[in-house]
Amino acid sequence: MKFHVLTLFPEMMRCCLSYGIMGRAAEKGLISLHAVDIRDYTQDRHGKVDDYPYGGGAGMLMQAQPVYDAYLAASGGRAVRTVYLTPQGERFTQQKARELSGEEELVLLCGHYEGIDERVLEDIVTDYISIGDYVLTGGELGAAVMMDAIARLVPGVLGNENSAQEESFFNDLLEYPQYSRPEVWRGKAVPEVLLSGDHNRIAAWRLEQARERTALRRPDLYGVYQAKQLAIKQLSADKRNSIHMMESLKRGRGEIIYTSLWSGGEDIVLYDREAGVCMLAAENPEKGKNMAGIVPEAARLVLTAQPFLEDILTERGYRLFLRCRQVLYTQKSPLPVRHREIRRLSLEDFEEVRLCCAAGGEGPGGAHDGCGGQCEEPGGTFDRLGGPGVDEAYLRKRLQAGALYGAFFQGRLAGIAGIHEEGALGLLHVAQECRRCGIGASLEAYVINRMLEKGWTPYGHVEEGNEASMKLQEKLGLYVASKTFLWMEKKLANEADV
Ligand code: 9D3
Repeated sequence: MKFHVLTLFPEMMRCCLSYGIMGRAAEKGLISLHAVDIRDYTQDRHGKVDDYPYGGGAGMLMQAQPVYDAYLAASGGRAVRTVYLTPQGERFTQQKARELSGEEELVLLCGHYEGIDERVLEDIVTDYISIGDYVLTGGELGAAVMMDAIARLVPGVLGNENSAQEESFFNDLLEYPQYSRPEVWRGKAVPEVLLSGDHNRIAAWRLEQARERTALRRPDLYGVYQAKQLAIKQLSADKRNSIHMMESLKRGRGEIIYTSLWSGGEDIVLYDREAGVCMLAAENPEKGKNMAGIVPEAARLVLTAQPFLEDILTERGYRLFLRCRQVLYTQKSPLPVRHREIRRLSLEDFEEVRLCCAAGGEGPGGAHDGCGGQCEEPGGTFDRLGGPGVDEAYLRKRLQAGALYGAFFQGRLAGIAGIHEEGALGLLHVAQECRRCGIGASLEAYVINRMLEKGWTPYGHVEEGNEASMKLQEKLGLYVASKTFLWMEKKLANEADV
């Protein structure tokens, strides 16, 4: 991860990467800092970078020109994610840190004075971020906070044990109290249970402590935790038809933005903000009507197994693109993988992925989802890989996230499979000339095994009527859920109603 920090005080930034975990990560070359002095880029001969605001008002504004030129120097013309640190931004959270840790480089723009000329912000900023509701004197400490939180999520910066913990169940709660030697200090003994050696009792005690502490100190977090627990309990009653929501919650992605569970209802609206996917579970059509109104403006995809929501969501500007069945693998044991040459793909493999998807097909795509290499459909573009959301940018993102795997045959990429952003297994495609030899089955089994390693329950969606894929799912031992699932995508604002 390379951080480019645009600031008037570059010296202020250097301390951040010099100590402890950050220092070691920088030495290892896992992270690096490029502090750019905005003042170096002013065209004013006295080195001025600020001026009075048009329309009057207190204070000075940073001018557009030096900020823009500093940005060009830092980004080098690449399309780099650019964060403006500002009190007017969205709140920086662990979720945002996780999202940004997937980038290869980031530009962090630190404001000073009363702000920056809006015109340059419009042209370069992709994310507006505040680190909290208090007033600082500038963005530098915000940039430092962001770099620290993001860097520790970069693979290799922390040990493995720590990174696994990232998605644990305790995530929604504050940590439990901890004790070290001596056993008695100033007359205070370590809680007896911790010396018992009984790991179940210790785990139960710690959970209880974490709960109590959260309820007391962070009632806001505790509400989120309770809603999640309640939802998981409800969804467990029909696991096969709810695994998409359960997994989203368990993997720490989905947020419950509405539920009637508190009052005895069964409605749950879950939103995966990063993926822009909204999942709805509704009790009946009456309630469904209200629930559809809760779907966030920014949700590009909606997933539901409630057929009555189709019309309601269509009215709200969504279009059905896939009717499918949900399949899930409930065993804990890994599946045998016949094909030997399968590995995780990276961004460097993009061109080959494109070639593989085009092979034998027409045009640049030629991909086909879920066929397991057992059908002859030529396909058209990448979006056959799993819906309208699947394009070049999406595939790049999945590659970068390490969520795409490839099977090789005689040194060439023969097929791919992966994990969608919201958590489903998919993106399965086998090059035309490599079909009918079980590569699809091996790829799917391989991805299932990787998901099991993370403690996930693998699940996916198979288009209704795709018998070949359904056969493959049965062969691999996946269960088929009873309900029909609807995937809907948001229509563009300028699209006419059809
Ligand atoms: C008079 C209006 N002020 C807004 C509350 C102007 C103003 C105050 C402080 C403009 C900039 C700043 C400096 N703060 C940051 O640059 C900043 C910040 C913050 O103040 N709080 C939380 N997060 C951040 S990130 C950048």
